[in-house]
Amino acid sequence: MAAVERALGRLADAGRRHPDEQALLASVLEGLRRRPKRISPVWFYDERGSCLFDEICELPEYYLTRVELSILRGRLSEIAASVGPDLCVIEPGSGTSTKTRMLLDALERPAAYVPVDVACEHLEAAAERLRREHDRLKVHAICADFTAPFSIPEGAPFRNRLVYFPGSTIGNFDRSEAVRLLSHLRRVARGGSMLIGVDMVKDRRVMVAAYDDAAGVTAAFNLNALEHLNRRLGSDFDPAGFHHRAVWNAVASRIEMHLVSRQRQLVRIGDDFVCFAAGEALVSEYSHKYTPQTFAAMAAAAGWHVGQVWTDPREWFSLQRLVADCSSISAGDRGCRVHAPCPSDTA
Ligand code: AVJ
Repeated sequence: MAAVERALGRLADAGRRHPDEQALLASVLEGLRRRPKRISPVWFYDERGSCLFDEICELPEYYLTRVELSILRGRLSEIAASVGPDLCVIEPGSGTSTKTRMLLDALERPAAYVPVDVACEHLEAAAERLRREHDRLKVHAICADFTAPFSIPEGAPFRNRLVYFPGSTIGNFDRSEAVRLLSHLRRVARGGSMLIGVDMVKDRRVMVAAYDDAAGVTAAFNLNALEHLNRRLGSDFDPAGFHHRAVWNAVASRIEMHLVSRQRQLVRIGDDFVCFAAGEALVSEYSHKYTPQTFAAMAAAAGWHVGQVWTDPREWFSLQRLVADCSSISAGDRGCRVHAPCPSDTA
């Protein structure tokens, strides 16, 4: 999956210049050669997919956004005080930046906001809105895949960094990918802190319904990944030949979104043909759910320790403040300069 995201990131970075079709194609084919077949959830987020995701967030079954917002709203001043003033807020996978507004309004003198997202137009529109609303805030939108290295523009006093990673996006990554990403984000934070949204294990029916809503928005969101693939790779997936399915994998503690082939079929991708058996699943997303213990252990493996956990009365969702664990940072990483200017920002 990381390979797909890197390739997609390169493509996004290149903008309208020279799309790296070959690498993208190769990484998609690599996923389709696995058993079960897999595609990256990054494929959900073209313009239509980003809008469908915003619709999902309003669904009665999709508790994640609502509960996270209620935690944020209820504990806002406490959260803002715990992360401190004059922050450069970096948000990987920022989307529409709805949850960010509340945080930015509560923070003391936020210096800059750096949203990072692959859906470039969506990103720019959100950045523009924020610029209009906060005239003293520097907003630097970066259109990139946040799992690959991205550079933050120089010239701004980006000292105290806060990585804001709400929404339980971390759930999309399996354990080794998540540890790698959290380590990467610790370097991005440069010894600062992170505010991360983490979805918790709960009644299976609640979790499954959140990914299989009655109105069928999640189904449309899932199937849209095939349209996106077709447009970017010139493949010929027939979305009508697949149906949406959400399953709880108890062993791996995750919801899995599948696209299930309705019949035996061949799909052309580049010069290759991929065969799907009737009933065969293409895995389009993992959404891992954690307990306080499993998440803390994973964060620790990435060099973070849990400073605070805020949760709702039913403990369905949590917002956690992670602090870079200085003892785990190797020499030369420069990861632990909490109050000093960052070398490359002042150079
Ligand atoms: C944006 C990754 C947090 O896993 O809940 C919503 C995406 N997928 N419905 C999630 C999603 C299906 C979502 N994340």
